[in-house]
Amino acid sequence: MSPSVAASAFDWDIFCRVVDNFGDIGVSWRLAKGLARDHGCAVRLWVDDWEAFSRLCPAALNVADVLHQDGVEVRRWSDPFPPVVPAARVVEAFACELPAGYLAAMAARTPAPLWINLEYLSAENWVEGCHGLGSPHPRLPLLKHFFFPGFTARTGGLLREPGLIEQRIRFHADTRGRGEWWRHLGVPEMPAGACVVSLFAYEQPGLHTVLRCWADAPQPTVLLVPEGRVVGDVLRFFRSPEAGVGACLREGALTVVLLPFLDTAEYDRLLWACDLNFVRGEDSFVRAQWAARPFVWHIYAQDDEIHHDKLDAFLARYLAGIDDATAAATRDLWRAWNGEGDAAAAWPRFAECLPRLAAHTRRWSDTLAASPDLVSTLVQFSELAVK
Ligand code: TRH
Repeated sequence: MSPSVAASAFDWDIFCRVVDNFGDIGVSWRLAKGLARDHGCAVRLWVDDWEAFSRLCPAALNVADVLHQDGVEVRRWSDPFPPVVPAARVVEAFACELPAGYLAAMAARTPAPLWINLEYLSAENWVEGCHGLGSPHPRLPLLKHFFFPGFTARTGGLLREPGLIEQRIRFHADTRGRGEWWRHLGVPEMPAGACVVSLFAYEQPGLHTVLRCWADAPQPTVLLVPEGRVVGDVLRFFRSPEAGVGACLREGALTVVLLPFLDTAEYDRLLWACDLNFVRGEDSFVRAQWAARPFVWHIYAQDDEIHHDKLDAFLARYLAGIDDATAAATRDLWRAWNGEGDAAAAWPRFAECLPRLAAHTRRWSDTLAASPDLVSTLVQFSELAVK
């Protein structure tokens, strides 16, 4: 029997090409696990960068090409692509372009698989108008649907595992457990009254100024930095190029602890435990919102500076309903962190507003958490589309 007419053992095939960093695979892996675990689907995830995947899923280090983990079959996306039977539903993450042979096999099936392009997250208004639209393939009898994550009911929503918010609430309530967790992470006793901050960012020219503000401030700051691209900027500030994971660096009121790259559950806990989180890209940006603590987003820079519109669109939604001074201080710090403005001038005003921003962010997170999550929305979309 030819592979194109046999039935697939999989409900979903998800394709992920890692453009850079961890967001592409971070989102795809979460989606795959969510479909398998929470919706009982048979899921196969194809990823071209096994090393990037291994950072998020260390079990992949022990196998070459195929991993069965968390109910998902993960396969290395190699070239040439093997002749496999397409699943009934196919997700192309972030317009990664399916292999030509796989596309032809999709076109040969009756009915053709449901083909979905999972788009990048944006808070811009146009997203609502494009979510769910279809576009016919120029040659093959296939229709590609555009599925947009987002912040409103007319989008696909955000990735959020069932029970995540309850886990966070339990973590916040367990003061003793949290103390033990800090010790297990290798974080020394916090100075009384310290503002605890996590830092995950791209290379960051504004970092030096912010570190200086923290070092010179009357209140102590403890900064926790998992391994990543921003660490070089931190080490330059301390003139300690040799410092590595586990190092604890001090200057004035500032203590910096260099952490390893955490597993995804530990990274969530870090976000939950901090008073303020600096996050980046897409997936950590969403996780910070589930942490319900104030955060600063280092947005992924795009050609022609279009990311500034994306940043402003999110700020407009996030800051709606907050007082003008807090909104202005937050906007100024976020813009400075993204290369537009003076972080040294913005930080003190932002710090002053933190208690108000904390209460607001809690409400923002609660409101988002009341909406359906992205995996449920995608399943519902697929059920309606194949009827
Ligand atoms: O790594 P990112 O910058 O990823 C992406 C990609 O660059 C992609 O090409 C781009 O289009 C997209 O951003 C917008 O940031 P992101 O999305 O936050 O992904 C980081 C992942 O790493 C996220 O799943 C959280 C995880 N993480 C850990 O698991 N442990 C850690 O210690 C840290 C710091 C992060």
